[in-house]
Amino acid sequence: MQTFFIVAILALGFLITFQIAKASEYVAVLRGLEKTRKQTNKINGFLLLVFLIAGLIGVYYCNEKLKGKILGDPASDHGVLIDRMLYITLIITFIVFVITQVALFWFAYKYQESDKRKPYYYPHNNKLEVIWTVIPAIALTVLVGFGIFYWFKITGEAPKDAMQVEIVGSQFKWEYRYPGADKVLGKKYYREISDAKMNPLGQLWDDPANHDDIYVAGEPMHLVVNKPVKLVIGAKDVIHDVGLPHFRMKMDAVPGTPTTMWFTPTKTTRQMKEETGNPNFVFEISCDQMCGAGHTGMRGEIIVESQEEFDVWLAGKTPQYITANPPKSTGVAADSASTGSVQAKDSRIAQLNK
Ligand SMILES: [Cu+2]
Repeated sequence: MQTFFIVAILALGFLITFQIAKASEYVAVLRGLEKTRKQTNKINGFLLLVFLIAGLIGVYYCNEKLKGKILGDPASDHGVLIDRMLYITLIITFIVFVITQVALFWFAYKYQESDKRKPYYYPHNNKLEVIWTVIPAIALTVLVGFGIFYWFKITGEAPKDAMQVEIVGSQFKWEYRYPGADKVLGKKYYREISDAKMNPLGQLWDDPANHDDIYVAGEPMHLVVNKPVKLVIGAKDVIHDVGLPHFRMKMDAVPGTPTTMWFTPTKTTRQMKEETGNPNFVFEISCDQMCGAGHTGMRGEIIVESQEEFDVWLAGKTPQYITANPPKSTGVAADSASTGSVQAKDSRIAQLNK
């Protein structure tokens, strides 16, 4: 029924428009074409002015209405640079936008056809051409220059004291790996990936660097405030993208080709909860690459906390090596497996590394 009404209304609208067009055609013939054309011209000129004013009011209104909905202050050092660049670009383009739009519509209105003046034929002016080519070229060079400078800073070598975290995307989840005490992520091979063998990332157990690596999934990634972090990014199936809107960072996750990016979180989750007044605030990881039907649900979370809190959290984890290769011998190792204490785990890692 609803569809019928919509079709009927559309048909009616079409009919009315058609009839009006036809009627105005007859009127034009009756009145004389010249006069009608001039009248239409006047109406168009006036409408252009209306469009300019309504458009500028619309721009102001949208800005006022939506400015509270943006993400707020960035929560990383690189985020400050990105935001600065964005605002400089917005200011420059806004000034250019207003000047060109006002000039465009005002000229169309002001210099519409008139019996009082004749058009002046002015085909070319080299000086003008140079001016409106050189000024935008300089402006764009400055903007792009800033962009390249920041890009190299963000994608460049991470500081030596940076912690490393691996993040791996697959349809449709994120998994993480921490390098453990040796601060080295062990080697991987994709054929080793096996949920049945408790090796979800395909770690090579022959590599001792893998023995203390901590695998984390199904819970937020943890990071330390004011400590640089280098993300080593990978994917298991298709291209995903690690999007960190609050830190203003993003990088593709490509199967077979690890990518990296580094930044320093400058605010803890607790601080953000206070600042935003939102007790449920979380730093979000969004997959920013269309990766399949479950793409929109591919969401991860990050908790930024103090070094002490982070250490307590990490100490509660068992290296995946131990989960995948439970000690076979009875005795001390087996006992400690049942108690699950941190020291016991450490001693087992030490044993395994021997
Ligand atoms: Cu994805």
